Amino acid sequence: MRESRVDEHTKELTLAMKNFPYSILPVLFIVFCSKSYGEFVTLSSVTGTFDQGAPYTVDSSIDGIANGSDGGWGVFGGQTSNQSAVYTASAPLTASEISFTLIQTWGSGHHIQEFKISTTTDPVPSVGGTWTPIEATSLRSTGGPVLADIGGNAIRATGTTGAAYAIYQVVGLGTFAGVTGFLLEVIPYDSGLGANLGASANGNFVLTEFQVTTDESINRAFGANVTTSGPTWGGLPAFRLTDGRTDATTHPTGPGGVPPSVTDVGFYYEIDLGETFVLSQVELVPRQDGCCPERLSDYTIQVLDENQASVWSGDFRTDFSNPGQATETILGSEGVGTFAGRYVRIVNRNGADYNPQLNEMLVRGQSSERPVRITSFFMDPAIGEGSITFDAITGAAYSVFGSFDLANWVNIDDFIVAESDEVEFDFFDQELVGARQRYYYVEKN
Ligand SMILES: [Ca+2]
Ligand SMILES: [Ca+2]
Repeated sequence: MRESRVDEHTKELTLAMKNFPYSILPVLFIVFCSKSYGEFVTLSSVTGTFDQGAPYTVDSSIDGIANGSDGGWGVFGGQTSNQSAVYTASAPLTASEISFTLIQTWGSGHHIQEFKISTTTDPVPSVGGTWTPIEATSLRSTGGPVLADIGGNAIRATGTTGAAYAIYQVVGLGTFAGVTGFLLEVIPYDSGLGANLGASANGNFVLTEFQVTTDESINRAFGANVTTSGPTWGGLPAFRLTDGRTDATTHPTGPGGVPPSVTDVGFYYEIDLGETFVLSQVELVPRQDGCCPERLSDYTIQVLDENQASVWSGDFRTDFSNPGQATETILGSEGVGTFAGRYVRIVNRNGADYNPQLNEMLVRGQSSERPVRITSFFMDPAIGEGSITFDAITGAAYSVFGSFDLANWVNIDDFIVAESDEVEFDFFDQELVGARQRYYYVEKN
C-alpha cells in the first residue's frame, strides 16, 4: 500500500520534470518550490464548536504554551457530545506525510478518548466544509494511553486512568496539495464512566497544544524505544529522551550512582526509530532547570543501519563547551557518512560523570522510501548546459541520465556525492546541443 502510493508519486514527479518541451526553453523552471517541503506548519487561527471559557479556550491550543495549567482547549459543559476544532494554516501546504501532535499536560486523565483528524483544501476552512479524513500510518503516544485505529478513520486512546500527561502523534501518508486547514473531531466514548469526550473523572479533556509538521520535519523519535549501555540515575528513566516532554531529565548513574560507580566513557543512549529514515536533523534538548549544563559536552552522535552498523557519526563540543539550556541542532553535513538509518545514539566520549544529560532528543527525517525530489531544473539547448537541483541524503551518491525517447538512457554522471541535503548538479551534455527535446532523470546509487 505504502510503496505503491510512493511509486505513483515518483512517476508524477519524474514526468513533471521530463516533459519540458523544447519550444518553451530556455527559461529557468522551478518545478517544485519546495525547500518548504518538510515544514513546521504555522496555524494562524482556530475555531471550536464549544469551549468552557478562559483559560480553557480553543485558541490556547495554538498559543505555543505547552504547560497544561496555563490553559488549553477544555469543553466542560459540552463533554458529552461531539465537539470539533477547525485549524487554519497560515499558508497552503504540500506534503506526502503530515504529522499531528496533541499535547495534553493538564493531568488527572484530562486527555481525549476518541477522535478523527481531516484535511481540507477549501479557501476558508469551516466545520461544514469539505474534509478528507487522515488515514493514519503511524500512531504513537506517551504518558500512558495507547492509541488504536478503530476503523472509519477514528482513533481511540485507552488503557490508563488519571494519567499525569498524554501526548499523541498521528502520522498520515498521502498526496497532500494545497491543504488549508485541519479538522479535529472529538467523539464521546464510554470507558465505564458514561460516554464522554475526555478520560477524566468528569469527562473533560484539556488539549494543551495542537501541532502540525510535514515530511522531513516529522520527529521520528517521539515515543520510540530507548535503550542504554548501562544504568541511568534512579528515577531518571531513559524513556524521558523520547516522551515528548522537555521538562524532565535523564542521565547515567556516574560515580555514587546506583548500582555502584561506573565509568561513563562510551555510555550511550540508543533510540530505535522503528524503521530506516533519511534524516534531516537531530535536536538535543538539554536539562532546563539550570543545573549542571556541563553534562552535555564532548559527545558523539552516531546513526546506525538496520543491522546496527554505524553509517554516520560526528563528534561535538570536543572543546568541553556546552549549549546551556538551548536546543542543540545536529546536521548531516557536520559528520561523516550517510545520514540515514534506523538507530541513533548519543555517546559519552571522555568518561565525564553523568554525561550525556538530556531532557529530549528529536530525530527529524523522512521515509527512506521517498523518491528523489527534484526542486528545480534548467537546460539550454543552445549551448548544451543544464542544471538540476534535488533533495538528497547527505553522504549518498546519485546518478543522472539523459534520453531523447524515454526508452534509451545515457549516463551523464554516475557518482554525484551529496554534501548536504540539497544538490545542485550543473552539467554539460553534448547530446543536448541543438536538440528539440531532451529528458533527464536522477536516481540514488
Ligand atoms: Ca497552549
Ligand atoms: Ca523528555
